[in-house]
Amino acid sequence: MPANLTPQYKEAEQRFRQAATHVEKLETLREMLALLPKHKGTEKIQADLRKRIAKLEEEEAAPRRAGAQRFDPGHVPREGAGQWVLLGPPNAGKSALVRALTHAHPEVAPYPFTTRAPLPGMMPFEDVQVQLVDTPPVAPAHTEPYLPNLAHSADGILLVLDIAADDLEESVRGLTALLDKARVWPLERPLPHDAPPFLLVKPVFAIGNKRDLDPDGTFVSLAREAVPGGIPFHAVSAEHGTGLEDLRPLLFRSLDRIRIYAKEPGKKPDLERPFVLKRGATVHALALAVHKEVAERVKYARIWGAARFDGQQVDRDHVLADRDVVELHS
Ligand SMILES: Nc1nc2c(ncn2[C@@H]2O[C@H](COP(=O)(O)OP(=O)(O)O)[C@@H](O)[C@H]2O)c(=O)[nH]1
Ligand SMILES: [Mg+2]
Repeated sequence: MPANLTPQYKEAEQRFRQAATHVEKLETLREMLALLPKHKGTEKIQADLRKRIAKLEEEEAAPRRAGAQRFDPGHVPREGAGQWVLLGPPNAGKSALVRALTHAHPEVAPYPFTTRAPLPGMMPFEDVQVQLVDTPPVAPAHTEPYLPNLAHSADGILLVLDIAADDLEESVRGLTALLDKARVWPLERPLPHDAPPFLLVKPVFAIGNKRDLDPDGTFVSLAREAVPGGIPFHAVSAEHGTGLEDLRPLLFRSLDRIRIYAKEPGKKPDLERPFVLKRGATVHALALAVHKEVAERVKYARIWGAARFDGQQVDRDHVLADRDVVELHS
């Protein structure tokens, strides 16, 4: 029995052949199925289309379940109070550090290239969460081409080094070259007046890992000297947990964010889930974070906080402080 395919169907099929992306393919296949005359002569084509659609739908759903990035490994959606990207040579202990500080479980192994895609984890700190992103190594032999993008969009960068490694200086050179490529300028390095344009200034720290292998501190001082100026150095042991308790507050505070507890008039504030805003945020910025409509209506606020007397009335341009409790009024 002939299939009697319509010109519209043939046109959709033509677009399917030219479809470049997963989404386009899925869309054109669905269109073809809708346009296909449904009779005995097209049964085989119907079954084939349904099978292809199911397969593409499955592929689309699978990586999302695993939390992986399907199209662009150079972009990890920011979550929580801010995002730190860990960069370092193979075996420095990047994965061990993410494991020790977050609930994520990247594979830790004594051989290189265990981590291929960026893997985010959330580090709890007081009443907020900070995102840490584990990455594949920066190595002379191979560096994933998406790493500069990842560094470019992060809020802060941790350069993870094995203080006991022979090639520490070479690793530092590789990492500084990557920062240059990403146009990242360490926050604590003075910016020259003739600095190249479009630099992104953000906190960059060096983490000297495996401090447990260095009882007399020799490796730590050598590593500290190898790190260029403007990049503060912190010695830790991811496996023994030493130095990590100082690292947690540092990672939150360096993001320069404030926590605000919103409160409805006559009700208790929600002290469990603060809004995290950039330092310098106003009452209006808080209202925007609550809801667009709230922001349109807000006229003033009452504030309970260290810097204010309780319930003090302020206008919508008032700059908030960390841990303020704020009641919005329209
Ligand atoms: N002694 C010691 N070994 C560590 C420490 N952190 C990681 N390692 C070991 O170093 C190797 C590489 O660690 P891993 O986290 O996979 O490194 P990555 O390649 O940078 O992700 C593993 O064998 C870890 O057990 C540490 O603080 N002290
Ligand atoms: Mg790793």
